Amino acid sequence: GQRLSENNGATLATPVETDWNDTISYIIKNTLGVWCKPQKGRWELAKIKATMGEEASVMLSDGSDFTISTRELLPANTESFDAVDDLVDLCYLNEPSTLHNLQYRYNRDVIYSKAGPVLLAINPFKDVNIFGNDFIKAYKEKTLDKPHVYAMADAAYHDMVKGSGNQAIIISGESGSGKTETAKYAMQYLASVGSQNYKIKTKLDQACCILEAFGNAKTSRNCNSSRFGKLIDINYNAEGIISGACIKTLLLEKSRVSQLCRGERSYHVFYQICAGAPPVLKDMLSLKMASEYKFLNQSGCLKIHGVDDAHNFIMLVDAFDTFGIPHEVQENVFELVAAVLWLGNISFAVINKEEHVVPVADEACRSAARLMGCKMDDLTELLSTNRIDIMTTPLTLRQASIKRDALAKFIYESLFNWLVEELNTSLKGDKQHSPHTISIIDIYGFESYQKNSFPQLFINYADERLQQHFVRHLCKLEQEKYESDGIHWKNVEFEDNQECLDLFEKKPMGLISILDESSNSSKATDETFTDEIKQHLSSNLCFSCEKRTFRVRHYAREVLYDASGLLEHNSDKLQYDIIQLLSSCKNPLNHLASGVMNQVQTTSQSVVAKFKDQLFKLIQQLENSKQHFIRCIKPNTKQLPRSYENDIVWEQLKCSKIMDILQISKSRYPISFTHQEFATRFGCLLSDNLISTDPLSTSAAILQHYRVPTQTYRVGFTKLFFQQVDVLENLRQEVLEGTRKVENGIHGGQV
Ligand code: AOV
Ligand code: MG
Repeated sequence: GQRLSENNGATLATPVETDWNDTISYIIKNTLGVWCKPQKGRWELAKIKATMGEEASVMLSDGSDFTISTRELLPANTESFDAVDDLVDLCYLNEPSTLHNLQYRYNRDVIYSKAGPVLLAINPFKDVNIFGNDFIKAYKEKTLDKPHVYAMADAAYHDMVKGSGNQAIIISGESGSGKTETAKYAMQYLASVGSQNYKIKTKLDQACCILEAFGNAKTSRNCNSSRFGKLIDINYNAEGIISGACIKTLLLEKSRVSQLCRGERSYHVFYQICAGAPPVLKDMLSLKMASEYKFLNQSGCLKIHGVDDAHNFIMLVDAFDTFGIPHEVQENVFELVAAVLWLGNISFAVINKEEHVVPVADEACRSAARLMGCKMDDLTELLSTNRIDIMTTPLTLRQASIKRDALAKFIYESLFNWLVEELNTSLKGDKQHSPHTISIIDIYGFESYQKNSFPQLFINYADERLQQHFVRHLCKLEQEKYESDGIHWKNVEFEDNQECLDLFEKKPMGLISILDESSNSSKATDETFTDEIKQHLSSNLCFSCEKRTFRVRHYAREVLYDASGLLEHNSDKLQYDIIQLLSSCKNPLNHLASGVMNQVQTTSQSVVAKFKDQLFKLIQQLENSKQHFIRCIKPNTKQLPRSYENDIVWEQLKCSKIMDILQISKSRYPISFTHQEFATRFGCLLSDNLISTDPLSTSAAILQHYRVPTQTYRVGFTKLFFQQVDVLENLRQEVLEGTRKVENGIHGGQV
């Protein structure tokens, strides 16, 4: 309810492409404000007192004044522009004005703004009172029309209903910027606008709860970081009623199961089950506290401030119940979760001079075998030898530990994939009668740590791909609009990230190909891999290689990757004896998992190559939909409420090309009328004798008569495009109010 943007058509005419000195004179004449940086860092608002050549004497709001080069000043918008809903409407579009506008809104809990076609969402890191049924209703009934994820979801829904085909809501932004939360709100809206059926609505909610328990974890950027990508398709029938949904996922970061960085956590479900399992279940799983498990206690972080793991376990079981997953099956799921934890506690004892090892036959080994449903001897043998056909070779400590971890990771990954399938079976509706789909895409966001390894490489690659899609689309779409109406205009150039994508995708020698090939070669080592990339990629401007590390200049930031271990993570070959053991296990889900796995094993692609294929399929689906873009922004890196750091926001606006998109939206012609609309609306500015029956002639007469500068509009085959029409609108207002007379044949004034 705040009065936020009431500058309806403020009359400050934008000096089009004028000289900076003219702008300064204009600012002084109208006593307008300027932005300056008195010290390095903060932008401050000031008034120009006087200019002396290239210098200006300015006064800050606290009354202090100083002298500064006029080149270091930027024009400020008048207060009437504070908090405009769409940044494109700012008269002056520059760094401080943009940041000021967003901050002004943010301070008033207005977290959404438009940047031309893009919805910006600034993460509040606290509850802002703008969600829920009342707001959904208001957006549905259009009593609220401020920028909001609900408004965007509503637009997608109506586009679909009106017949413009499948829709996609694409949410991007760095890690911790709010993509997953935004996706949930979008889904919430779409579920309630297209359904009186509360069942599907609850199911969609609960699906998120399950996926987050198994696929989200605390990282140092985000306490609830998605470690998998997802695309949720919501299907609608011809009446616009939801008929079903389908979740597609992208590669889960499975290394997290066995390896954690300091201060991070593994997947939520592990802590939830340790904290929240009721005594009977605890007994059944021989469960201990989270602190007793090596997979969990290695990082020195077991709790998340403000998160109640025990309570979330109850919610998880609730969600399983909603999906009608029988209790025995839920038990099977928890058995495997616990089995993974126990596997991590298996230790080894050296048995001979060659340093071969066997698992210690302790509680960990016993529990893991029991929960997986296999004989302890079989597990012991699996973890102490490699068996190929009839050949068995004993393992060293390192080999045995790797094998143990591979088994744990594989069980967890299969469990995750199995769960997604289960959810999909239950969400699947009547496909035949579902001609339309709205997809919501929410993947992992760009991340960079002190040490970056395989997960960061594929996460940042995916982010890079999505970024290109974002930029290309928003530029192309704009161009096509004018082109199809026969208008010639100069393309606004902006940098895209093709060079960086080439680094990854180029054939035959891109990072992905080299990684893929090396992983499939028995001779490759970390060293040969590093040599290869150095040799083949050094000419790429986004790449530089050091000893055991390499740098990639991503669109967001430069990241230093550790080359060691990449091959191992990427090859991900599971030995045949693991598959065999799993297929013989009594836990019914193990069985299922190994079935899925057998198929996986038949393809020779490495992880990253498979990932690239998945990603391309996903982008393809987006290309075939009408797209709606949301960009999430984090206002600080500490995940704190009420903290808006200009530098951090600016970085994100700049690198995601929001500023270019704005510039394009602004320098182009955002306002359009058909010839007829224009003639009808502004015909009142002409005396009758100048009005023709042909709308285009009437329009031309208006433009000529009022000397509208030709660079501010374009005439297309069907439409007239304007940069702005404020002055014509004001004249029209005056004519309608009777304060201006339309004089015959003499123009009313220069525009
Ligand atoms: P992400 O999806 O963009 O990161 P999330 O959606 O998980 O980021 O948001 C991170 C945290 O910010 C959430 O856990 C909330 O605490 C807070 N948050 C985000 N949006 C809102 C909102 N609209 N209202 C209140 N709090 C919010 V990642 O998945 O790490 O890339 O891989
Ligand atoms: Mg997320």
